[in-house]
Amino acid sequence: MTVADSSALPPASTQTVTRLADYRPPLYRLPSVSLTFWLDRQKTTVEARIRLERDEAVYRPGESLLLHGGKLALESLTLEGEPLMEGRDYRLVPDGLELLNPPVAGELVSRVSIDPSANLELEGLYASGDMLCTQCEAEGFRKITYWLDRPDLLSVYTVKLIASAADYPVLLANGNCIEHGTMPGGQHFAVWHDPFPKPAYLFAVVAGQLVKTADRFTTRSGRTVDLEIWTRAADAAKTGHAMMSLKHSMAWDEQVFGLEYDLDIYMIVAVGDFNMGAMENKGLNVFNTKYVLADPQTATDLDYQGIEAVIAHEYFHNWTGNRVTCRDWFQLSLKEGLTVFRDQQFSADMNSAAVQRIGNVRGLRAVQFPEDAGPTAHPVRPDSYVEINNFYTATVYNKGAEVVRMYHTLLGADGFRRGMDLYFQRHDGQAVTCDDFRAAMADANGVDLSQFGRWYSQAGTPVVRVTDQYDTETKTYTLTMTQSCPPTPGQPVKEPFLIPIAMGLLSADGQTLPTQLTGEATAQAGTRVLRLSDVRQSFTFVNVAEAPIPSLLRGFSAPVKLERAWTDAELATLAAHDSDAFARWEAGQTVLTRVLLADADPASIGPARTDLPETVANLVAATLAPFTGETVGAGADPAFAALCLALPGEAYLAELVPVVYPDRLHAARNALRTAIGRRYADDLLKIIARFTDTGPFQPTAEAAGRRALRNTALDLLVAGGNSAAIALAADQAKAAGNMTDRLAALTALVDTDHPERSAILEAFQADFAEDALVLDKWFTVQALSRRADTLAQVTALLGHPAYDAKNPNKVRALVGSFTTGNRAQFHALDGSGYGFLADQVIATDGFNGKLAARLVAPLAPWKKMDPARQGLMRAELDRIRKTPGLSKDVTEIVEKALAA
Ligand code: B3K
Ligand code: ZN
Repeated sequence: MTVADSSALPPASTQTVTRLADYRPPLYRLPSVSLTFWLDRQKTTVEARIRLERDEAVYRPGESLLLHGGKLALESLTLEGEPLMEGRDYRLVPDGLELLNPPVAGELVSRVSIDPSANLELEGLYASGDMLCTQCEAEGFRKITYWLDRPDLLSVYTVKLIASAADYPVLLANGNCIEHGTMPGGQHFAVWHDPFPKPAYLFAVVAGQLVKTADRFTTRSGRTVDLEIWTRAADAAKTGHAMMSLKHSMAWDEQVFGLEYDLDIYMIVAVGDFNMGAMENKGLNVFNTKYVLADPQTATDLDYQGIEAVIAHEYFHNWTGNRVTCRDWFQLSLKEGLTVFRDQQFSADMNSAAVQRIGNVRGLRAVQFPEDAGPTAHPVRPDSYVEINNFYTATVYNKGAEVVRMYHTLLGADGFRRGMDLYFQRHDGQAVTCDDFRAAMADANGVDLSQFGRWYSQAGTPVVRVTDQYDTETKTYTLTMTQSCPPTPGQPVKEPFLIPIAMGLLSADGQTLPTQLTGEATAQAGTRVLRLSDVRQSFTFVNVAEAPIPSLLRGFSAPVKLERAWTDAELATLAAHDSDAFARWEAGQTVLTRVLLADADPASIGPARTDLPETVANLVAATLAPFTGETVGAGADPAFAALCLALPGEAYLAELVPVVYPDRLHAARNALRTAIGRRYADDLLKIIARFTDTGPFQPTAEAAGRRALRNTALDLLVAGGNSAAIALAADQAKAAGNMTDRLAALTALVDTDHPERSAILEAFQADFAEDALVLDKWFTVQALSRRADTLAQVTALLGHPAYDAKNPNKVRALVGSFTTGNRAQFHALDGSGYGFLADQVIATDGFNGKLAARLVAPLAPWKKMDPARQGLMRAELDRIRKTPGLSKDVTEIVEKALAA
């Protein structure tokens, strides 16, 4: 960096940093608390009766006790019944309330008031429509009452809710309802008690005009659990799929992990204003409506799958997160990575395992790989943060799940189960660390997993390069692998990882070859797992009859980038014959990726391609063939075929090039879609005819797979300009009997100049004017349009009466979809996309820093862009950073981005 470049120096941060290395256990235990809420939309009063007990092993003489608190109006404070005096006994500080002479033990009673109606950050107690609800993870409980708000402080809660019976007929909190009744003046009350000690982040209350859909589940030990899904009355008919998913999850966790539910009641409440997907509060999950409500007319197959996965995820948290929780927020992946792994395994068992796995990997590559390569890269267990909410990331969740999956791969299903059993045996009721989890896995299996710990501490996506050699004389075959990991912020040098490489060998004609490593007595059939632990390591196979084709990283056995110079013929063989479905898909993706990257290469850019290279043509023909004959080929899976026809995403492609020209990647991808759509028009039309649903809608994986293939065919045909398909898309967008087909058609149609385009969009809006979740789709579909006027449309839609800038679902649907899903236009060379996003970030940050910090992410990787875009993106980041009063959430991200 030159002196003239000094404006690029990292900005001096004034932010308070929390570090893992500074961990200290809590000074006090708060074993029990009784809370009373006088609920009101504008002024809710909260009284907390807290039992304080000093931990003499931790406490240092003279220390004060900080009780966290934010945006609380303190009305009274007593200790053992004696009023405390400000200045003498306590002090109000920016982070809360400091008790200056905290007692050895005692009862502290505080009364505070809060204004839920003004809480637009949707953390703490807030209003959504006419209901009141809470969100406490990570640090929202401190916005409800003064508290030692940290996950390693477990307490037993008793909660009394008092409210107007007319406005809030339903009053819910964690645990069991032990008392309820009416009070004078139209008030009523309910008392809830949760017998399980829990951290404050799992606390929840909900009050409102809600109706319940009820069901029951009998656990394998014979206990009956009441299941209740609470919604607005108008939504009650859409809870069937969520309820079924819940029951499936409960049965699955018993079967696979031997884990039963522990309370007598399990409640889910659907809320329209929610910062994320859902929240696993003990016995009282709060969900974004998006992950609860579904019926065929309003929800797509993807929505059905999302509901099944999120319901399962939150349910599984009851053991992985609630019964065993995190010692501190650096350990977030202890519960999130593990629970994502569990929900992925569940979805794999409920649906097609291969299709699920491919979907998981696509998601990881599209979101986590870029994060790991960008300025906010962090380890699965970060070692510092300014705002913990910024670490609910794809790295903590999805790479964390890959890390858990690697234990499963290394130890096998039985070994993994032994590790889980030991983990619960050792830690039920405790707040622990990722090291405790790793120790349980290691000890239960008698193995050393110390090197594996690097997956938690080192950021970045490792690269594994593979070369190989076959010796015809000795019939030996040697695979040589080297691993490296690029530098990431604060981590210039990495130590080698323990990488499980699931693999097999194929003959030239696609037969499975047995594998026998040097020193092994016998050969193995099928997939085996190599353990790559050194920087460079060779594996020699003996008795290999012919030069084999290696099939590597089957099932995506590690979150790495694997490179080998496969020939086109080898890829074609793998795509056609590999015994592992993921590896078949991956070989096809490699074929497509090669073509796309060559077409987008700035050095060789020419006119957009019109015909297909033979490698792609062969791949597409082989994928379509089983579906175009007299009958569908035996074993052919439409869902898998749809994934094979989906071209690698632009975000993933961007990860594979040194400098990103988003327009070129987009143009290359479009041209290839168009070419496929033209060349295979007849076959694609046959597929549409074959898979046109006539019977009633079934939300099964099988039926969804047929719809997926049919709609993929439609998309390719429309891309190819096929007029019959465009007419069909218009009809389907108007009148399909289910939302999957209707939305797929609308998505294809909005890219076109079809004369009825606006009329169809308008009719769609009118049909669903009362349905917030469908309107989200309507905003998204327009934000994703490939037409050049999209940003203008999006900007106009910000003023649409159905748009609500305060509602996270709406903001994500319109702004988020444009900036993350419409890469070519977001990265328009005039900088208009960047300016638009910066404006939205600044406006949103004025009331919801959590949402704004999520929105800003697409501006962060400016360094990867071509020089013109770099400057434009940086300028917008700079503009955001200079905004007065910026939240610490956005400041942290923007400062990290600028420091890159
Ligand atoms: N644990 C919550 C996420 C809370 C996010 C706080 N910013 C949902 C989940 O992962 O299950
Ligand atoms: Zn979770």
